[in-house]
Amino acid sequence: MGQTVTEKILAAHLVEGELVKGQEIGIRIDQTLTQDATGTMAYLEFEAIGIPRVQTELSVCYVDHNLIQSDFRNADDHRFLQSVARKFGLYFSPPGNGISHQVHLERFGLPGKTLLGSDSHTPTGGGLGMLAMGAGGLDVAMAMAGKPFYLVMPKVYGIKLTGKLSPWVSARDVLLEVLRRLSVKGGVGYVMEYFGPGVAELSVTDRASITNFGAELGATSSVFPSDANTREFLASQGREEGFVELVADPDAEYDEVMEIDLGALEPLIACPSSPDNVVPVREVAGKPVAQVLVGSCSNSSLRDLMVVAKTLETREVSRDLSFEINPGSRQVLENLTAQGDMLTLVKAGARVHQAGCLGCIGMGQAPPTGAISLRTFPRNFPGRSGTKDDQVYLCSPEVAVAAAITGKITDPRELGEYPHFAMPQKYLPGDSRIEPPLSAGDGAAVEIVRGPNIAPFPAFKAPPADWQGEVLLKVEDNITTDHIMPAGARVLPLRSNVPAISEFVYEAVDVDFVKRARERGPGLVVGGDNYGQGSSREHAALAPRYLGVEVKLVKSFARIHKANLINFGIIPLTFADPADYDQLAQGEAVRIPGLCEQLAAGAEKLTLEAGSRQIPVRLEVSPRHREILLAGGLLNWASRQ
Ligand code: MIC
Ligand code: SF4
Repeated sequence: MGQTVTEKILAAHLVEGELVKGQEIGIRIDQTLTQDATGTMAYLEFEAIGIPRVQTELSVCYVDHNLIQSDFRNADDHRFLQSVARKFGLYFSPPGNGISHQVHLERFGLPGKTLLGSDSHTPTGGGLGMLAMGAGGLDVAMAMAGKPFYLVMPKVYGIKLTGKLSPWVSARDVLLEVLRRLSVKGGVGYVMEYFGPGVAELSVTDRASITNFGAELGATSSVFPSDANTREFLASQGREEGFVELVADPDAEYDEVMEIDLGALEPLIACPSSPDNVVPVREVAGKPVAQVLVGSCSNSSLRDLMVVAKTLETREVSRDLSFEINPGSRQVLENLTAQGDMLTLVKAGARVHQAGCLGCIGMGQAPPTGAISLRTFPRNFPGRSGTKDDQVYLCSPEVAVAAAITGKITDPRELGEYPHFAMPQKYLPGDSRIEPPLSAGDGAAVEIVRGPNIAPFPAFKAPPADWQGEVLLKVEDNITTDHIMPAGARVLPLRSNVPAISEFVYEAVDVDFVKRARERGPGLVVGGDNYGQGSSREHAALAPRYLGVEVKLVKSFARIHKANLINFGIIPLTFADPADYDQLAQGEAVRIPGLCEQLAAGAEKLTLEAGSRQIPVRLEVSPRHREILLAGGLLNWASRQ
């Protein structure tokens, strides 16, 4: 039987297990990336593993999230990361150089390679035909140490593209359509693989917008084939030598297939406050808009900002809103400037910011109270913008610029003729600030610079033979990592300081949680479906664990969060019968007799006792995971290997 692109890349990197769907496999990782918000912890973990130099083909340390320096903390973190990159043999992309995913696509990604990144939008690299996955920092640290990355062999969801996008409809609308059809949990367990004649109609940066935003489906990754457009993109980046063709065999079989006629798509928009709350723009047209932000790893490539600039050439931005541009990379900035498009943006009234995540992760750019903010970003979880009752809509650059002009949500097709333009044959590389790795000798001599905000990594104990605790919190479906461990300007600077950051755990859900966990822990958190969706931040496992959360019992988990729980020794249980969710109340005492014995024996069915009730629960983890849980976490386990 023929193979999909996904299977070809997995087969070429397989080091443990067999390519059998649903089983755990170990694969070799060629490239890694980290960003500062998850990177500080990942490098503290890498140090704890004790390997003097990264073992991958290429690893890059980016600084893109915490760019606001309102005190010493972020600046200290940036210097720590630069010194770490120098010491351990990584490339370093400094603050202002751009968002990890955009820069990686431009300067480092290669078809056929595997990329593991400590950020959930790492699948952006799938636009180049690489298998690019998000993971917790500790998994990335292990990959940097040359260890395999373990994952459940994914199923492959084939998305057949036909036709050609109409004017004013763009790549972003493709994934909004997939989200509309499948929801934020529709991709769990799958790699979304694109094929069909419509693929040739999309450039690499369009494809990358799609694979990036595919993270919102809960998918393991998303991937496009590597074809003539891939070669053209690599050539425009001066990197054509890295091109290899990679397409699915004609008789490849997908586990599921859906078809999208690109020509039938219209401009779409995700309404507050979930990326899958998608409707056609015309259904919400006319609502007044207070803020329009174009940027983020999803939609701030040169094409995205050029379409905005070209549309504004003969138009002005409404005075009733704030219109802001967050370029994806220094490369994008340099090319926009050289082409004269920057002048158009500035003259039209845009507020142009440095390249980075900024408002997407609540580092500035909070919208006004109760007002509508239109963003080309991938996420609109409640409160993520920094404003409590925010009204964030997600849309394409075309829809964003239309609103910027009219001051209200507008179907961009009403603007008239589409600004057709050609992309440069050769980009200005914009990479002069990226530091290449030092030699092993020079690296060994580097001293790591540690500011006072870098706290030591906490140690965790192995679980007791018979576990008992209290239900410390009960939450609903679709809890995001933003609910568990918020981001934003107050909290992000504490990412390298577990005791300090743990003060914010579940703040958005229950302000008394931290106090209660301290007084009454150890304990358990009960949750609904798709628990832990969203980001890869391991702090959403690490900080609750630090507060005494030792077990989580939910209807279903999001992939990266479940892996992070195991890495920090939290037992990830699911209800055997989801209806039993209703049986447990916050504050109840619960027990799991014989926990360790059952962990060691490979038991999948366990019993949780609450008073006289016996609740059947499931523990679906690999034998390796069981050893990790018995050791109290991955670092404990690895130190015994
Ligand atoms: C996000 O978009 O939520 C983030 C911030 O990029 C996270 C990583 C983090 O929390 O540092 C992600 O998507 O993994
Ligand atoms: Fe940065 Fe936003 Fe992308 Fe996360 S989703 S990497 S915060 S731009």
